[in-house]
Amino acid sequence: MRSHDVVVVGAGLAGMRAAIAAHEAGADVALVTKVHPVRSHSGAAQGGINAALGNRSDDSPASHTFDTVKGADYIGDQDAIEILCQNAPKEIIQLEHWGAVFSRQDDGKIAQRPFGGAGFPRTCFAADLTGLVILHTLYTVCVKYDIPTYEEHFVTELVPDSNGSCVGVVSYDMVHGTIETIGAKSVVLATGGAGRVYRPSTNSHSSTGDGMGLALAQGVPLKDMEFMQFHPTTLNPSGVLVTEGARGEGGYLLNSDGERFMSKYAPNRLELASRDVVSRSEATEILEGRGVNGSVMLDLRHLGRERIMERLPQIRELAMAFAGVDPIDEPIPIRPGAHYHMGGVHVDSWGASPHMPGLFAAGECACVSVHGANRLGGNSLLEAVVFGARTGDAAARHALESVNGAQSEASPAAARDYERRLQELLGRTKGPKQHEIRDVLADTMQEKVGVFRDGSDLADAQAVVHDLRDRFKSVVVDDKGKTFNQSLIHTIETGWLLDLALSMVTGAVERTESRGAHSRTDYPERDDENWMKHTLSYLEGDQIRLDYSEVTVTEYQPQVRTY
Ligand code: MEZ
Repeated sequence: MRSHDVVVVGAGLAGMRAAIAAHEAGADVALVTKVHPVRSHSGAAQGGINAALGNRSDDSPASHTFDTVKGADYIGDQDAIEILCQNAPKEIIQLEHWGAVFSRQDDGKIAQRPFGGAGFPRTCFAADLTGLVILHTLYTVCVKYDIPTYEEHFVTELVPDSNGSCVGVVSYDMVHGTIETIGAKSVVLATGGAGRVYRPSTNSHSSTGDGMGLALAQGVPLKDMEFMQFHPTTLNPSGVLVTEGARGEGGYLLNSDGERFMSKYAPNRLELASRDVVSRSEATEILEGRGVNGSVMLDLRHLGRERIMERLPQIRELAMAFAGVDPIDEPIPIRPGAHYHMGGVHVDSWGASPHMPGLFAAGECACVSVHGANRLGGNSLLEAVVFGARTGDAAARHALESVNGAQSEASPAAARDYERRLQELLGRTKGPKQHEIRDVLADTMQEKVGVFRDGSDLADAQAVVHDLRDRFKSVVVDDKGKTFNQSLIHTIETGWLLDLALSMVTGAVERTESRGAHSRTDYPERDDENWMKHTLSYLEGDQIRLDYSEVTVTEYQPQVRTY
């Protein structure tokens, strides 16, 4: 049986950054990933990564901290947000030293563009391919360090020991068609978000919440799952992302009357208000009949060909390919679309789970929580590298400290046991197919758990999810083969998406207020007296049990939030 000090599940930005930190801390670390590292969804992040670099003397990590706390609608943990913002410049310089090619100002400094909810232009970027550039940079470091990488390995289960510590994973090797236990003293989950619980979504098809599902199945709670971010500019109908950088470069949002409608909703920041505010404004324009075929328009024409080609070349290509418009000549039809999960595996500011020793999580699959109820654009790549590094370091320390300790080991029997259960599933011939269940799930979430929600829609969604979970118990996998069984993989992913959806709607039903991305038309106000708290959800049988925990406030008391 193979084993390592640290096993990192997922090889996007958070996963690779964690593996690099664990390696540098002296641990034997391996990456286990269902796609090749440079195919990870982090590569789809376009517009940039935030840091108060010092390009402007009036910006500072403290100012970045305040913007993030306010953006989070005061439910982010302020001690963790301070860590995020203080460490940001150091991480950007580290990425730059590793070879990340950031766009530059004329004086040679790293260029920074304005982003939503930010008091200063502090989003560093590589044109509109920032995630891809950082992903490739980190991959070269992993190759340089010779970090073993189990590619096309799909982790199906965490392995606990008799004390409830995490001591490895069960993994399906798609190439060879085998199932094996990989032992570890620390396991880091870095599998990204669960955007595919919606349809459409900016997320790649691989963003199925695997890490969250794996943790939930072990009794580990998820935090703040009701907060799903809708990005204001996604193509209609495909859901493909159009970067916030387009508005950062000066793009306008127009309704069917040609009006820059954001002046009504956010008179100071206009198109660069926070994402929840802009998405609600667009949704209101569309609902009140001032949309254009279910969209509003993103107008970049005044930026001119040269700037579009230099700063937004990918956006131009995507708009031409998926919307049939060249933004140099025509506005792009866009609308809010599911983009990012503020919730995730409940961890502390070292990425450690307080509920399962040896289990860590980083990036979108974790909830530290630095994004609270609404993430600022450009803080996601930042969280992935800052908390990826901290988590990798902490996971290595945990593993190395346990070398002489009484830590038990994962048993190969874990894989055999999983294989037996899989045979039962594969032996089934009558029942619904996973895609039938997943389609209903994604459409229900889109319709009833969207930009605006209310108690009645949420209760409907909850009933549908319960029903789908019942149907899923007799799901049939058509492909009975061993190698590259995508049908089997999609079925396991669908099971996780159902668990996560239940956790999301249950949290949303109970949270009777509007805060950040959770906007309830039946409870339109923020309610700090009753709801200034994190939601923790535990899967117990067929139900989600909720609990709540304190929000850490250091400096910034909640204020009325306007842009
Ligand atoms: O942080 C993000 O979500 C991001 C950079 C997206 C974008 O609009 O480009």
